[in-house]
Amino acid sequence: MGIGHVAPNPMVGAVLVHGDRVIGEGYHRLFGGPHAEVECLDSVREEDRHLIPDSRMYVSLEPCSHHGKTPPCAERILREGIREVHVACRDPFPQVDGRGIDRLRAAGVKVEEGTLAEQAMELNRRFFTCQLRGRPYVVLKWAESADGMMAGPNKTRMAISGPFANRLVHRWRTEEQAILVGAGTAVIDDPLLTSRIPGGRNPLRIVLSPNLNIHDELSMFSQDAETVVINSLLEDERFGVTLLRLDDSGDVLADTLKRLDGMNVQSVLVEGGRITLESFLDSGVWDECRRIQSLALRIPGGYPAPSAPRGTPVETLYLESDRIDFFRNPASISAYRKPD
Ligand code: AOF
Ligand code: ZN
Repeated sequence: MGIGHVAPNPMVGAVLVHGDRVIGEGYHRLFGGPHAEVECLDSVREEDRHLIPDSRMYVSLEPCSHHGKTPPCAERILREGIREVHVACRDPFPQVDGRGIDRLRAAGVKVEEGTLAEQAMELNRRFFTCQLRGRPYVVLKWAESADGMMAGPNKTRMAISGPFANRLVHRWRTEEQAILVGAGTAVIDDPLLTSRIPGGRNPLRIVLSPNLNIHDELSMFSQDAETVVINSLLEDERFGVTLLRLDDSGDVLADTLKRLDGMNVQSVLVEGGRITLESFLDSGVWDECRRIQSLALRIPGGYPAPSAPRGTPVETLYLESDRIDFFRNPASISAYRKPD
């Protein structure tokens, strides 16, 4: 439930169980806000509070041991007198990294690790990718016609997916911290890259343009959301947006992801165009690929879409006349398992 609201923090939930009855539950709702354990403990009703020391807590991430924006959850658990905690997985964040579990154990709390660990890894695949690989989680997305075209002749912009798939895409935009397109798409399609669903949070908009082949009247430069232009020439404020100049290691994608990691961007949705998408696919530095195919539309003489990654999709969804295939990079950190 915290997706889109807690990044670059992880999504964490906690449940407190007495006997076979849930007496408290909570989750980390907002970046900078109370952690899951605190929400959970604060949710216990007055008449149940005396049961807390006799209850078991289940939490999807190791309780923290550090003073960050909030006091350490491990200390709160100890103060409440809880003696049994089930942790799904360790928190690789360097300031925690096992210290929360150690702190609880040192105080005599029984801590069990690995409860629903795979599900917790899957839930926080973005957070784990940042912490363990030092780069944002990368989601590639495009829409193509039944005959594999992503635009009309001469790259002209065309509506390909239907209203249901479009709503889903706008939700995806709220789920990742940033959205990225290449300069060609920024100029030719002139997308706004905001999320047009009620209450939708806008991602940070990124144009990848090594040679600054853009102009100052792009829709992406609107005031609706923040925008940065990643390039190889200038570090500056211009067009009302921030230009970020890459360290020049010769590997634009790696340098881009490193720069985004330095800005605490936990995940990025790459929406085009073909050259940008293919450069991620070819480099192998991507985690998910979501291909929307219209089953109804053909575009003779159109501009071809990238080839989907090898292998079968982990999931396929049909929405009216669109089919959406979800691919996972086998090298990605996630522990995806088909739902039972
Ligand atoms: C928990 N429970 O619900 C979450 C945790 O700046 P802060 O204080 O919000 O701390 C952020 C770090 O705390 C984050 O990077 C991660 O290591 C951990 N998140 N820990 O015990 C929670 N969200
Ligand atoms: Zn905490």
